[in-house]
Amino acid sequence: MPQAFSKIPKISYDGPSSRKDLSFKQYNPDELVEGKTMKDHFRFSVTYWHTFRGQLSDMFGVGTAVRPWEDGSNSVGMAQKRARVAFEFMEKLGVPYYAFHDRDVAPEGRNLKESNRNLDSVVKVLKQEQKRTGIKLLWGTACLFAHPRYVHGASTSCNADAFAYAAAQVKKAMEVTHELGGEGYVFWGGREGYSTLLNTNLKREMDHLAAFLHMAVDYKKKIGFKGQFYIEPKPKEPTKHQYDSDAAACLNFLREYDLLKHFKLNLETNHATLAGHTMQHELEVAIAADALGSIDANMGDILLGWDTDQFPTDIYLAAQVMLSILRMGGFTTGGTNFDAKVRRESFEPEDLFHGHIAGMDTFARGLKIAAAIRKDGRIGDFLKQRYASWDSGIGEKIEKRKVGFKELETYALKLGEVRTNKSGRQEWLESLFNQFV
Ligand code: XLS
Ligand code: NI
Ligand code: NI
Repeated sequence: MPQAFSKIPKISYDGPSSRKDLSFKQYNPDELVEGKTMKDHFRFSVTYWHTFRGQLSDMFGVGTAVRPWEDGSNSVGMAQKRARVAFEFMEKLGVPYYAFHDRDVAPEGRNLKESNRNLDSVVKVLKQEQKRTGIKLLWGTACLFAHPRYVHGASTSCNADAFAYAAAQVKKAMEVTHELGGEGYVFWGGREGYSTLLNTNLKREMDHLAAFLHMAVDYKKKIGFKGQFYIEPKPKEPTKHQYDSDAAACLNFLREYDLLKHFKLNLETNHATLAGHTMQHELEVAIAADALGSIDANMGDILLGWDTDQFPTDIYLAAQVMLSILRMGGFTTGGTNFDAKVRRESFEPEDLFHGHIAGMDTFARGLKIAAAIRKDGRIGDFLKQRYASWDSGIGEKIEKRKVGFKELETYALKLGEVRTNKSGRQEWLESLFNQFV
């Protein structure tokens, strides 16, 4: 048993007035909100790639992370030890889930066979640790963007060999996700996009992406994996244009290629903002299509135009997110996955705890605010009232498709003018929202 965090106590709920740094002020796992525990509302998850593989490097400098348990090697032995450290961390933090890419947990070998063997050696440890702690896998995925073989993309590469290699890699990643009892599997676009249309056959690449996903659906059935498949939209970075650019683009793609019944969306806050949307917009678009599965909780910086993947600390934003999620009825297979990394300046192991505590407390506040807004009912009532003209009369007839343009012309001629518009009351609503924050 490694003791990488011997100086850190088990993080527990200490209440809003506590002055103890390493404790939750808001997140109280067993507290009931709308009849469900906070633990079950969020299904918090730690991402392996940021928390255990992130070196805190940037374009201008090497990594600053101090991780005393690392021996500097990329060996299988180190990967196994790191896996135990990861579970020690998650146990102390008290999160029920984690998520990984195949290559986060085990090193790439000299060939696929060796890579698969490496993965098996680490999966053995992950399985033991899951059993020991009760912590579960929210979702698994494959890294199809780091290795030079994927320079032109994976399933959308101009090179069919890259497609084949990626398929083999996803096959294995699905198998280990299944073996670990993973509740889902994520497809994030990686390098599935383009840098210039001068060298890109867009239609052919999209067809290949769809073929790839159909093969994944077939294989899922074949191995009896019951977890949920997700697509994670992102508009750019690393490519100039990613095919899965936002929720609407993903839904359209899934519908066009007859994949919608097999996939839900995993929405990430910072990806929404990169796409020029709010997270709430993305959530509502997905919910409208009954396709919201899970979220990657983080946030960006309004002054920076890239995926900064910061821990979510914006209470207002968390309240908006939780309002949508409560209205949807909560997560089933999905959860709140912290696809977030501490800043380069926050290089000590303790900062990993502070980042997650900040995120969990922020979401807990957001949940309580959203529940209070729903209990108060005024915003909900306003919304209902705003659409009252559709509940009876001509509105009801339109919704039920009982009338067409001809009947509506007759109606409009009789109407004379539209005189029943009421104020949208945006400022009043925003002020009302603030009363709960
Ligand atoms: C990158 C994505 C990635 C996915 C998993 O921007 O957020 O981390 O969540 O492949
Ligand atoms: Ni993500
Ligand atoms: Ni991201």
